[in-house]
Amino acid sequence: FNSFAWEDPLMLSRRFTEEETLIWNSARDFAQSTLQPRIVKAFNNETVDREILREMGQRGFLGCTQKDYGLPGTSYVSYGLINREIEAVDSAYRSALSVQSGLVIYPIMTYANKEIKDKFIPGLASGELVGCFGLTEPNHGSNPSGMETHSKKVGAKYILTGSKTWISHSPIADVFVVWARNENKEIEGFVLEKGWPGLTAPRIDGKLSLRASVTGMIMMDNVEVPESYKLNVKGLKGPMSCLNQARFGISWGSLGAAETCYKIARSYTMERKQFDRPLAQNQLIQKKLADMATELALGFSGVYEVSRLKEEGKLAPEMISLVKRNSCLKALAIAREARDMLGGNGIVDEYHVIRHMLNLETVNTYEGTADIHALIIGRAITGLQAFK
Ligand code: TGC
Ligand code: FAD
Repeated sequence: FNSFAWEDPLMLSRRFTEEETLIWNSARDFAQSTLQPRIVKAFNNETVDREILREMGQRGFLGCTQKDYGLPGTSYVSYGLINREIEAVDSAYRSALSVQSGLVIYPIMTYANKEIKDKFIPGLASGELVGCFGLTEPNHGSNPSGMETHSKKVGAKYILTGSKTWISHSPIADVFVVWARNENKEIEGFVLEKGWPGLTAPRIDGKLSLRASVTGMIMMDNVEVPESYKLNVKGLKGPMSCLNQARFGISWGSLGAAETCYKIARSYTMERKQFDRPLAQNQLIQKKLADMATELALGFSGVYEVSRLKEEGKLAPEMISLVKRNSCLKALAIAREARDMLGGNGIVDEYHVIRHMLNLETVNTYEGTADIHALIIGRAITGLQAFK
């Protein structure tokens, strides 16, 4: 028999190719040496360091599954492993990676004219430019198909009016991908640039979760958009195809955050003594660690399978809903349990678990709440639409 590896109980790492293992190690090294030392201060002070995007760009992480414009065209397992290691430090940093890669580079690469790609992709991939993605509106979160933001064609321009809210990075963004309804009520996408008349992006204050990421609104008051800045896609499938990318990254990343909480809970309970023995020598504590290890091992196996299906072109969007929902719910449960196992220290920033726990509340909500994903899966199981 093999001995049991508590960090990788089902030996999933043997499935990764040599290149995937190299990328995994490089992502872990980057996350631990560059991001980890900054995070407690960034979270506590609610600060975002734009430099982090440049550093991710230098490592080739931004838009890494793409092949054009010198991008490396990595496998989806590699991209997942990068998300895992970055979110092991903080969900806000994985958010930065997801938004830039899945929600900005992906739609521009997939749906924009060459002129727009040439103009924005190199800067977005290097992290010189920061992008954001505006779908959610004040009156339309889980149901984006109700959006009110609208466009009107006037000569060779489109005029955009409306507002988006809860938009990651909008206050610091140079490039805005936004979705609006045209005069025929069809949903279309546009690329906007910072500084255009009528475009503002105020910050949302008071977040007690994902504090190392800046979130804001996008206000559009008759913003004039040149024709070439319109994306070549119509309907909700435009933004939804981008969400498939970002939800995929979250399904790996949130488990990375949970893995950190599991490791901290394990080492803490092995060192901390109560009733003259390590906490970890108690049955209740061992059961909690066993539950965490089980959910992590099964969760990672699931996202691995979905990654390979994606690479083989055999993906159904509901598979992404399944793993996004499972990873987020399980990660949140693990973070809450770890928080409890650290007792009073569990609420202190230097032990990290409370920060992950707070962040995972957001991760469970954005990119479709757990219940919305349950309804997406339920619709596929029954053929019955529960949304409307
Ligand atoms: P429905 O009838 O299901 O679909 C309308 C059209 O869209 C297509 N479609 C998809 N295409 C590709 N991938 C998917 N996952 C797709 N889901 C739907 C569908 O095929 C159809 O196309 P067509 O050609 O037939 O017209 O639409 P619905 O109105 O019933 O709504 C479906 C619902 C509820 C599932 C959807 O609206 C939803 O997923 N809601 C959740 C909203 C959400 O996830 N918002 C995320 C905002 S972005 C964000 O949170 C970023 S956080 C970033 C960070 O910081 O990390
Ligand atoms: P609501 O839709 O109002 O939902 C509230 C509750 O009702 C939820 O529990 C939901 O599950 C439930 N619910 C809704 N409909 C049903 C139903 N039919 N049946 C049963 N229950 C239902 N959006 C972007 O476009 N771009 C971004 O970059 C972005 N970044 C974000 C960053 C942060 C920090 C946060 C918090 C959000 C971000 N979002 C972004 C928005 C996010 O996608 C939405 O918050 C999310 O989709 C939920 O929408 P809502 O907040 O309006 O909640």
